[in-house]
Amino acid sequence: MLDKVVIANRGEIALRILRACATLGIKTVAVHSTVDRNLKHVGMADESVCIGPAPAAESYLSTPAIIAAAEVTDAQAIHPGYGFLSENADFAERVEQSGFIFIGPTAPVIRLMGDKVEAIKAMKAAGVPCVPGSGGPLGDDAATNAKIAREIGYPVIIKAAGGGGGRGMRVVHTEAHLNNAILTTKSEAKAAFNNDQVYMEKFLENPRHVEIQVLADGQGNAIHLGERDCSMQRRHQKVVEEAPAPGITPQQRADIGRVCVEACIRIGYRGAGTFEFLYENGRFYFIEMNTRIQVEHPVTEMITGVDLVREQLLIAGGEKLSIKQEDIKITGHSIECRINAEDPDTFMPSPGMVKRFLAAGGPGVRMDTHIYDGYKIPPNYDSMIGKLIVHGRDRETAIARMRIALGELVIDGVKTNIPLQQRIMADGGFQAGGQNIHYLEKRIAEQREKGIGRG
Ligand code: MV4
Repeated sequence: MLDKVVIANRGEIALRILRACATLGIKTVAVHSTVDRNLKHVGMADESVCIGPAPAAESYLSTPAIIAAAEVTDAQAIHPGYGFLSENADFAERVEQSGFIFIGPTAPVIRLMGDKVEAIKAMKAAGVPCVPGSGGPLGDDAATNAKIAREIGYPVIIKAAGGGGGRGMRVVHTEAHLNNAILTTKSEAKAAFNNDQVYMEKFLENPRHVEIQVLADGQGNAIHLGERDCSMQRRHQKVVEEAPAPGITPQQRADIGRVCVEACIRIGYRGAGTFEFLYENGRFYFIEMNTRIQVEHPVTEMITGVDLVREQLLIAGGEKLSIKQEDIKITGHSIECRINAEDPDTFMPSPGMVKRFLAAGGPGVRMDTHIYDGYKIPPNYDSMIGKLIVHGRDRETAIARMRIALGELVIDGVKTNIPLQQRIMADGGFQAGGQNIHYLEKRIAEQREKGIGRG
């Protein structure tokens, strides 16, 4: 069992990790930037260390500062949360080389999943269904690439091996545009990721984003905890997530889940992880694996009763998975609305002082947030200030609870996307369920046109 953990993150996830440590009697070290000295979890942690100025590059992304904090506090392990250094294989490697436990997979596995070409190869070899594609990096011969595209069938998508999460991609509809798209994506990828490798996939036009949560102990045991639907997104930022995914049958869940579990064991996966799939016409297509705890992990916790961060800590402490696949029962439905300090219409960030915060409550309502009355949201980091999560016996109950909770939630002093979330919960298409990844952006565009018409 771990005795002391450095929480190498900020905001709601730092607080979430602190709470999980507390339930296990693990001491905590908060590391924070100068502007973050008043974060809620900093005051609650057993110890805190200021690791640098506001810019993340000089604090939350500083490997030496974080490792030094672990050394001076005599901590045993480092939890990276999400974002920042959470999927940085070099960081994980340096943490372990310095004698600390990285709470996550081993550095080689993070590195493998960070290279999307290699990740897809590994998953394909493990029997995970992938999007029809080049099956490897594209070479420089235009005729060969054109042949690959013709075999896949247009439209195709060119993706950077070093990309992911929506960065470094280009859709190609006809052969006339193929070579240029490859060259442009390559040069952009070189500049952005210092890796000009690109690959090709069939472009799926109207998929849903459905992802599978897994836990593995790195000792031969792995389980899946069902899926989440994260199709409600804008510009690759998820806005609403839910579990289970509407319309996925228990048989489909068991089948794709088993495949993911087998892949975890095959690649020696350790910790919490997520297999990202595109889901179209009843079929799953693997696109990427995330090797961190994700923002939307609570919806899985609500329908399974498993504390995923607690499991991460137990696994990092060397324990074998105590939960068996047959222990995982999905109960009811959960929805998460991300709460951002931003203009609900223009999406411009809105940092500043939270003058008044009144949380929502009641049966099946959970709010993960670090804000409090008088908390000043700095302009330096992500605008997400919390997550409102509900659970109900079915999807209709969950939506009803979310609508009431959003109405009850008060955040004064800064603009928030609560009005946008209210509109989504009231939307007929959302209520029907199972919308694709383009749905929200289409609704927002329509709304904007109406607004201009009125104005
Ligand atoms: C795709 C795709 C369609 N076909 N791949 C965007 C984020 C990155 N994780 C993968 N992405 C996509 N890959 C193929 N072969 C469409 C997207 C995509 C997307 C995926 C998930 C969630 C939102 C998205 C928004 C636009 C495009």
